[in-house]
Amino acid sequence: MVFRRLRRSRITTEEQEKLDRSLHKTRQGVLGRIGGLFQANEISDDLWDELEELLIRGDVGVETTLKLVEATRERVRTQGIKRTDEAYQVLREEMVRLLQSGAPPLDIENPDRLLTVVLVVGVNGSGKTTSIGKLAHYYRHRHRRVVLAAADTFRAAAIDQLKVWGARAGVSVIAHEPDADPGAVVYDAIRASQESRDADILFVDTAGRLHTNYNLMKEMEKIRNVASRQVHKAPHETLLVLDATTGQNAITQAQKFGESVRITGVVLSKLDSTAKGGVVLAIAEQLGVPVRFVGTGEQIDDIAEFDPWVFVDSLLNQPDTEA
Ligand SMILES: Nc1nc2c(ncn2[C@@H]2O[C@H](COP(=O)(O)OP(=O)(O)OP(=O)(O)O)[C@@H](O)[C@H]2O)c(=O)[nH]1
Ligand SMILES: [Mg+2]
Repeated sequence: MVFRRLRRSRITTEEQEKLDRSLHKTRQGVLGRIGGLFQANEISDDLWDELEELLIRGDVGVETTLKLVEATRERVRTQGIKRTDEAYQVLREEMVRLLQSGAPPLDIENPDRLLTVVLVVGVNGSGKTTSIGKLAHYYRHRHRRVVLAAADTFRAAAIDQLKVWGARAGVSVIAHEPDADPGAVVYDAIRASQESRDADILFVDTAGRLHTNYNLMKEMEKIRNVASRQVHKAPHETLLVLDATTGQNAITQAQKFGESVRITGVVLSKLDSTAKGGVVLAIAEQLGVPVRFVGTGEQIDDIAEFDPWVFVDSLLNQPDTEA
């Protein structure tokens, strides 16, 4: 069963293809079997039970799965739907509804604002620095002037890595020595963005030491204070980078982070390397935070803006046949 797209997506065809490709492993996993369930002749309790099982095994999470299946069943019942292909369509719409979650539009390109400050947070190894490199490239291609701040001063290698990504993306990186005060880095980066570099967007790379939650909280607070003193209402977005390969653990991580910082969006990295793509649904439903971007590989242009329709279309279309 291949569906037509119900709505024109606001992301480019190229991004749609990237998002679609990054779900290859997920489609090959348990979630790729959902389409097969709806090829049954009739809608039965077994169908719903099996759907629940596949969703739970596909990292959608118990709570989100139960809500999703319940909402789908209820609509199928009240609308008197008897055909499985129509029920499948309802499932698809309920998934999209869940993913849209009333989120406001992403607030990175705001023409009324001189400088947009975006904090990027997440645990070690989640993909922060890589995602910032990709985002710098992404927005440069949209003709924005971008600056990066190396506020993860915990490790010298972290600063160097950001510089490498900055060079690849062709944007300036403001850095201090290792162990410097991250607040001071942000202060300088904002000044540089406003003055000599005349930037539109500043991405701030941060350290992700979750084991010292208190220190993390203090550090984030300081960075936020420095930013908001210099730029009205900054940071304008705080993106949490979650590693899709950790599946349901990503939810726990996000909840812990949420205690220290107010997250406005998620960048889901490494979607290409996992069959656990169902976690996208759990993130939207359980955290109430929109997924804004997904990482689709290790190269600089391996990033796509997230779109619920494209995601659901890609997820629920037929499993890929291996070449
Ligand atoms: N396949 C794939 N790999 C990714 C993606 N994003 C990041 N990675 C890899 O994940 C690893 C960790 O990425 P980093 O960007 O260093 O993560 P980090 O959060 O900055 O890590 P720390 O600075 O140590 O806290 C690297 O090997 C990246 O190449 C993605 O979308 N797909
Ligand atoms: Mg890093």
